[in-house]
Amino acid sequence: MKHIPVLLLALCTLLSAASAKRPNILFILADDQSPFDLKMYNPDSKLETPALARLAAEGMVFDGAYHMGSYSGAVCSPSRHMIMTGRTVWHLPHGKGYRNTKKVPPAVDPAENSMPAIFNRGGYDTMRTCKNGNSYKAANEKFTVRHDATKRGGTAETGSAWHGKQVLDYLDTRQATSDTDPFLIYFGFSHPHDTRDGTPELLAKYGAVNHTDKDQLPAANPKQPQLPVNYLPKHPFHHGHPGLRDEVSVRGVWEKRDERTIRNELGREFACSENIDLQVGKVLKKLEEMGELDNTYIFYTADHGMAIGRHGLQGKQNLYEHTWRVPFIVKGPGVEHGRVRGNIYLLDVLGTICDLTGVQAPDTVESISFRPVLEGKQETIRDTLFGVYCGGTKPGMRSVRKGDWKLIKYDVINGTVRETQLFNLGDNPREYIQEHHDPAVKALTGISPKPRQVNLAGNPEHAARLAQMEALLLDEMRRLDDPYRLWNQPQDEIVPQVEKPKRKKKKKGPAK
Ligand SMILES: [Ca+2]
Ligand SMILES: [Ca+2]
Repeated sequence: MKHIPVLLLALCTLLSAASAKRPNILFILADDQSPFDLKMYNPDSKLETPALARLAAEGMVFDGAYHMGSYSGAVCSPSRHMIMTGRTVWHLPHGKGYRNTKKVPPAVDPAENSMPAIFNRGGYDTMRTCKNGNSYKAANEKFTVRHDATKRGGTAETGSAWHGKQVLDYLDTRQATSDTDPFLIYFGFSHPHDTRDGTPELLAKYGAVNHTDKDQLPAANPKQPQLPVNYLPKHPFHHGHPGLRDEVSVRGVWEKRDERTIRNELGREFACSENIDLQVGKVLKKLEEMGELDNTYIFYTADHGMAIGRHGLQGKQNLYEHTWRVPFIVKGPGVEHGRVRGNIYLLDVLGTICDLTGVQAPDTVESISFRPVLEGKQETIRDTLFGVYCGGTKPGMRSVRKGDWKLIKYDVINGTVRETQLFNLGDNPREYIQEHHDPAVKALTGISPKPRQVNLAGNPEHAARLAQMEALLLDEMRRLDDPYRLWNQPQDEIVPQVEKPKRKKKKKGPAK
């Protein structure tokens, strides 16, 4: 008889474990997607994404979600390292800056402190599908189930449906084996990154063609998306990265910025993005059928935004909001419904999912958990946001944002381009500059910006604000161990320690 209380205790423990089953994580990552493509960020967009719309309606949409930047033309790569490690841009494992901080014992393999390794240790089943390359290979290999391949075609086997199928197959297997361990699924896509070969049906829906003839323009088609509101035929000064692949050699665009080229390419981007939405929809439906949907935190985001004609740029190597920001939607148990500012970076995801699941985050993780934001207890987790593009000529571009105010600095092409932009994003959320006021541009976009919707850096009325933002930028560069300084900053830099990414011999300019 004296064993009964022990048995009862064991039974109670089992029952409470079953009722408090640890939540699952589904992390969905698009490759190259501007938040302004999506209706929840731009109601005028033609892009239809019903699965994401449902996620947004049942969860939280972040207006202030950013990637911290890049010191390589391949912006994907640092962004994905930040997601995997929860570390800031100058502290990533493949740069020597990783060792700059006291928190990283040299003996520890940095991949052991990456998302999959942390969750494996925490008792989670970890699964990944994503494109190959331009990411953190040693971390990717820690997922216990992994099906990576680059899929940018227009068929089920060669496109986004392939990534969807890997997740559906994995969930089928779990169901067949009655696997009840909590899971972390990293559900990455290879699209809408170029080459944007959509399925024939979706290309037709958005009036686009897979344009391959550099000597001809693609056909105009009224079904194509309109030009972006902040479209320009040319950026007013050099972006600082000569020969940059994304600005000169993306198939279908090359160096063209005319209306037909840009609208066709946006149609292709939308075709690829709607296909991603279809796959997301299938996985959400499957989770619902399995009874797991309500116990799963679902994150939808992209590794960075994208220009496609905005400000006369084509790629991801700039710090305007369309490219520095990312779409970010979260749904899950206890997550409030609605919109929030947040002021988060992608590198905060790791610390947050540890916080939500009770999995121990190692000291190397520099994330700030945004769980209080998800639970409606806080509007933001930080006041100041920092961005860098340092993949071309040095020191490159830097940005800082606080409240509505944003500063972007350009110090490129051996000191021959030194530019400052100051925006009040409350007044000028699309960052219109003087060129957007050109009658020829207004005739193309149908948008007439207000007189105050310009770069305010040269306006004496805002001199004090400019000085304040310049000081804030320097503070952030120092705080985050940025090894460079701009022309008008104190030259207290440390010697740049970030290793150059290895270049493949065959192509000019860094790739994807
Ligand atoms: Ca990318
Ligand atoms: Ca298992």
